[in-house]
Parts: sequence; C-alpha cells; structure tokens
Amino acid sequence: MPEAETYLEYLKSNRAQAVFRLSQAVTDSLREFLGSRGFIEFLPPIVSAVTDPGLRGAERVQVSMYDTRAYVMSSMVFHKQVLATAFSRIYSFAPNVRLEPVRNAGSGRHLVEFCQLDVEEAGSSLEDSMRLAERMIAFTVSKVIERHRPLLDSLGRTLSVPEVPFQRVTYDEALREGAKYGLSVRYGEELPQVLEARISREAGGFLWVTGYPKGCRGFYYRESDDGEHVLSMDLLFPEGFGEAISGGEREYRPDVIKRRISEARLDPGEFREFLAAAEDGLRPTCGFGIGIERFLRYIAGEREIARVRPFPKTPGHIAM
Ligand code: ASN
Repeated sequence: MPEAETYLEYLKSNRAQAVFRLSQAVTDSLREFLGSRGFIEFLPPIVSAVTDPGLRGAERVQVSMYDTRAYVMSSMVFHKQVLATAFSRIYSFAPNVRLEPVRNAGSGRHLVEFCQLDVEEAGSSLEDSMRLAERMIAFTVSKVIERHRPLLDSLGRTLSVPEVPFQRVTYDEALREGAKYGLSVRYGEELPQVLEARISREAGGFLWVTGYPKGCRGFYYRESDDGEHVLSMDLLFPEGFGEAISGGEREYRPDVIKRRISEARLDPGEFREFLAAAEDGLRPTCGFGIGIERFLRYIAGEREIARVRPFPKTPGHIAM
C-alpha cells in the first residue's frame, strides 16, 4: 500500500474492488471444478495437536489449550489423509499460519496468515493428482477470463488459458538449469525461491518439478522405489510468480511413517493420533495444496501479495 493510503481507502480503491471480486471468481470456479468431480468440501480445522512441522524455514505458532500443547494450523496435510480415507475425494479452504522468517518480508509472495485449498484423493497416484491440478488451474483461469474480462482489463492484466499438460522438469534438471544462471544449489537442498522464479520465467508457462530427493521434503510424502526420492511435486507459476502448488503421494503404512518420523528427527509423540489413524488403516492417498492468495496474485498480475489478502499479516508485521 502506498504510505499515504489508509487500509480502508485501499479497500475502496478501484484496484482492490477488482482484486477481491476476482478472488470470489477464483474460489467459485475452484468449488465448481472440484464439485463436478465428486469432491466433498470440509470445514477446515483451525487449531490442532498435530500440524505440518516442515515449512521451508517457517515456524509454527504453538498455543496452550487446557494445558495441552496445540498449534494453529500450518497445514492440514495429516487431516486430509484421514478424511480422504473415509470420504475418498475431499477438499477444504484451510486457514494456515506460518511464521515466515523476516528475510522473506520483501519477497512479495509470503504471508503469515493465508488460505490454502487442500485437495486429497484416495487411490490416486502422483500422475493423477498432477492431471487433476493442472485441469483445475486451466478451468479456473478459463472461467475467470470468460466471466470477468472487464475486471482483468481494469487491472491491465492479460491472461491466457494455459494448455495442459504442463511442462515438467525433475529436481536434477532444475539444478542444472539453475547452474546455467549462476544459481548453484547443493544436491539434496530445497530449491531456493530465486531459482524457482528464474526457471519458471524461462519456461514461459506453468512448470512442474518432480523427483525431489527425500531429505528436502516432508516425511509424509511416500518414498519412491529407490528409497532416495519422494513421490512429490511442486508447480511453479509462469512469469516468475514462483511456487503455486506442493503435494504428493502420502505415506500411509504405520511402520514406514514411524521410520520416516525418526529419520526426520521429529518427536513421534506429536504424531500419536495420526499414527493411531494409520494403525486403524489409512488408504493410500495423493493430494496437493494451492495457496489461494498466490493464485489470485498471479490471476490479478499483482506482485505484492499483501494487496490480494484482506487484512494481510506479512513476515515480521502483524496487523489487524
Ligand atoms: N500442501 C502440501 C501438500 O498437500 C502440504 C503443506 O502444505 N505443507 O502436500
């Protein structure tokens, strides 16, 4: 927001009026797409005894409730596995809170409080999930263009419907690409955001990254047969807008989950109830999450994510 402008003035501006109407168009289209494929929407949890501990350098917010340790949800990835075991195809618009390092404050794409559309499907593979996600994105972009062109025009945004299937690279290829632009990464580390932004800009369209080495992803992603990688994918937006989606096939076998928790040096006690669900019998599931504000930021062509989130909280700055 420009310094002189109050938040209420921003909300009343033509720009914000267009952005937040587009926000509704995006969530409506996502619901339309998922509903037409038999996905059931669940109300999301807000606090929980268990939530994702591995968040690319961000911290969870811990709270004490009735003398019990709880967390404000950082991701409902474990809850999704349980729900999809019972209902096969599920989704939620889930609030997530992640204390991002303050160094991410100027990135234009990190919020402390954001909404993630979480999708999970039982019996689905990584391939199935990638196909579902790219169709969902192409559908949403096409509906926004078809129904809301004047809003896009008012923002000066030119969008076209992306062609499916999207392009793909492996983690190894991404490292080699990055090296060409002087961005070197040690094998096994997460891809830095500058590298993601650069390779997505070069790709000229949406770009999947797969074949991640095990150590740089959550313990809940299923191992590939070689035991060195995980069945997990990220989707990068075009035009350098960075990460859109992360997801993958889940580990559901209790003995393997326990081993992965210990390999990741996490406290198994924290995952007690999730492990109990696994002992009860989780189905193999696959799914993904897409940050709604990031998607809207791309749709609106807005570089500053705080402008597409009502009452934004940015790294280091907590406001109303
Ligand atoms: N969105 C991710 C997934 O579905 C999990 C996360 O948010 N940490 O795999």
